[in-house]
Parts: sequence; C-alpha cells; structure tokens
Amino acid sequence: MRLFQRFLPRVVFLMGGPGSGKSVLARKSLQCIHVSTGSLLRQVVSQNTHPQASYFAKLMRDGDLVPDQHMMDLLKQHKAFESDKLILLDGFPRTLPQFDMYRQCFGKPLAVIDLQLPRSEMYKRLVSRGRADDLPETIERRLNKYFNEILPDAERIKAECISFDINANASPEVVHANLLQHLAFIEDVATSKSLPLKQTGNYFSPHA
Ligand code: B4P
Repeated sequence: MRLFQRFLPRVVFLMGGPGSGKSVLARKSLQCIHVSTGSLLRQVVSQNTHPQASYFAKLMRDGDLVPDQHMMDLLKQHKAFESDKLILLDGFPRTLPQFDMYRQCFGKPLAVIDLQLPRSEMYKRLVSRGRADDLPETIERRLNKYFNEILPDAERIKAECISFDINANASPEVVHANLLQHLAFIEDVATSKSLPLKQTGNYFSPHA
C-alpha cells in the first residue's frame, strides 16, 4: 500500500486471451481511465525507460510473460492509481501471484470482465494484426501459454471476484456496446448504497 494513499482505486480487470480485442476495445471511447499493461510494456521498450527494457522486449517477442514483480512495480508507478475515477485495467493480472500482489497493494477490484473468444479466432486475428510479436511460431506459444497456464489462473481469479463474461466473437461495435453496458452497471452497483456488493461469485448481470 502506498504510504499516503487516501483511497483504494476503483478498478475493473479486463481479461481475455491474446487477440480477444482488449486493446482495441479500450482504445474506443470509454467513461473510465484505460491502463493496458501490454501498451505500458511497449512504451517502456520503445522509449528504453527501464534498465530491463531489452529483456522485456525479448520476452514479448518470444511470447513469454514479463516477470510478475517487474510488472507489478511498473503498475504501482502508474499515475492512474492516484485517481478516484473508474480504471479499466487491461491485460492484468495474468497470473495468481500478480493477483495476490495487486490485492496487497490496491485491494480487490470492483469486478472482472472476461472477453471470450475461440482459439481459432484468436489465431486468425493475431496473424492479420502483424505486430512485432505476431509471428506464427510466437502466436502458437502465446496461445499455448494462455490456454495451459493463464486461463486456469484467470478462472481462479474470477471465482474470487464479481465477474462477467462477454462474447468477443462479434463485431467491435457490438463488443464495445456490451462492454459499456457492463461498465455502467458495475459503476452503478459500486456507487449504490442500497445494493450490497457480493465479494465472490458471478451473479450480477447488467441484463437482470
Ligand atoms: P497485450 O498488449 O495485452 O496484447 P494481446 O493479449 O496480444 O492482445 P489484445 O487482446 O490486446 O488484442 P487486440 O485488441 O490488439 O500483451 C502483449 C504482451 O505483453 C504479452 O504477450 C506479454 O508478453 C506482455 N504482457 C502484457 N501484460 C502482461 C502481464 N500482466 N504480465 C506479464 N506480461 C504481460 O486485437 C487483436 C487483433 O484482433 C487486432 O488486429 C484487432 O483489429 C482485431 N480485433 C479485435 N477485436 C475484434 C473484433 N471484435 N472483430 C474482429 N477483429 C477484432
């Protein structure tokens, strides 16, 4: 916990596999602050602002995750966490240790939103995106890592939080509209004094 932190930040985790559209969605207009750990890392690498920048670049190119402690240290320095606005945290946590470190520092998130997409569609999107880490063999490694390691951890994180699944296998406009609806609902519930926030389970629905 920061020494002089006055309040816990109000955060929604945006989860989903590689290519599920996290960054694309969060680039569209949202009523909250967007923090993407992938973008944060790409910025650190391109501006060489960290002693381990070239190591991070290699990990990302190879389809591996940046070590948990480095990721958490980068996040803790982010100014967004000093704000009382809603924060959409995209791409974090990707492991249980990241979740534990986050909780110790910032408490529980308000909710988790998980973008769900079949593996075959993830592959197609990444191949056509053509980013530096989108080489076919790297994509396979990232998808294997996601389905074998990240997804099981994500399921455990979701089980400990209020969580919502969004079908990401639709047009960006439809997925975006769905995300906005969920964010508005989460904001409403979080600020309402009459609705108690349940700390585990998945039983809230914006359609209820
Ligand atoms: P990220 O930047 O998070 O990238 P991503 O998971 O590959 O994809 P994203 O879901 O953002 O896909 P996009 O919107 O671009 O991570 C990059 C790397 O950073 C990781 O591999 C890792 O090495 C490192 N990293 C990040 N966070 C970390 C953490 N917490 N711990 C350790 N390491 C971490 O969409 C992909 C493509 O699909 C685009 O071309 C887009 O146009 C298309 N698309 C999106 N939505 C669509 C839709 N609805 N319909 C059709 N196409 C769509």
